[in-house]
Amino acid sequence: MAEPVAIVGGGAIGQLMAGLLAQQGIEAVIIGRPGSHNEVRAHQLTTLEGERFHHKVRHLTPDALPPSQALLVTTKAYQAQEAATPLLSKVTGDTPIVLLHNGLGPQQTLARDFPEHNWWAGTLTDGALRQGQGAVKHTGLGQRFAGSLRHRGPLPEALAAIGFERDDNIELRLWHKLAVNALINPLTALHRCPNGELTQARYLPTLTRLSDELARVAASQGVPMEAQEILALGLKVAEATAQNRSSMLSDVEAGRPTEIEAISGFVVALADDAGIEVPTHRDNLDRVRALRPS
Ligand code: KPL
Repeated sequence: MAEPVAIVGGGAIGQLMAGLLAQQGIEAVIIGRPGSHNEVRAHQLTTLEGERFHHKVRHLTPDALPPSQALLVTTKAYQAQEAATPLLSKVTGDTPIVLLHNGLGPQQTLARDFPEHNWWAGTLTDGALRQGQGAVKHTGLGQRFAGSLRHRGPLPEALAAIGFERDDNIELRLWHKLAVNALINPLTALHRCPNGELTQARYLPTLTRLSDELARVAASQGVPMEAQEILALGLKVAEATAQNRSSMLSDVEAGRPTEIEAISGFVVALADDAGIEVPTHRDNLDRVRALRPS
C-alpha cells in the first residue's frame, strides 16, 4: 500500500489538504502536538459544489509519524519551525517537506539549518473555512504552486494529484504573496475591516508607501518587484477577496498570535540589515505586535 501523506497542522488548510487527498484515494494522516492522542477521526469536506465528502483520518502524535511519501506543514508561520524540527529525525532526506504558511523567513531558516532534507515551499490561494471538529468547507478555488528549495526533484506526486503546479521560481511567488500579505493583513487587523475596505481612496497613501518601501527591500535582495506592481497586486487581491476577513484580522479577533513577524517583521529585518528606511512597515509591525494577547 502507498505511504500516506503526513500533514502537520490541522487547521482549515490542513483539513482541506486531507480532504482533497482522500478524494484522490491518497491517505492523509494528521500529526498533532506532543501529548495528543493516536486515534481515527471522522472528517467532512464540503466541496465547492456543496457536496459533503466524508472520510476518516488517522490523527497521530509526532512520535507515531509513519513512513510518509511527503510531509505538508500547514501550521502558521510562527509554528512551522517548532512543528517541523522534531519530525526531521523520522523522515528520510528524500522525503519532500512542503512548507505552506504565509510570510517568509521559516522556509529559508529551515532549508539553511537542515540542508540534508528535501525542503519545498508552496503557496495556495484557496479559501477554506473550518466548521467545527473535523469539518471544513472549501469556499474558493485557488491556484496552488510548490517549488523545491533544495534538491530540485520532481513535484511530489501527491501534490500533483491535488492540483499543485511546480514553480521553479517559488521564491519570487512567495515574495508576491508576502507583498499581498504585507499590504493587506496588518491594515485589516489594525482597522478591523474586511479586505475590500482597503480599496477605498483613504488607504491609498499608506498602501503606496508600503509598496515603495517593499520594492526597495526586494531590490536589495535581488528580487525584481516594482512598487507599482506591488500596489496593483495588493489592490487586486483586496478587491478579489473583498468580503474576506484576513487571516491576521481573524487571529487578532480570536486572541491568537499573528503572523506579523513573518510578514512585516521579515521586511523590517531585511531593511535593517540593508540600511533601508521602512517606517510604514515598522509602524505596522509595532502596532500589530501591541495587539498581542497579554
Ligand atoms: O492570504 C491572505 C490572508 O488573509 O492571509 C489574503 C490573500 C490577504 C486573503 O485574505
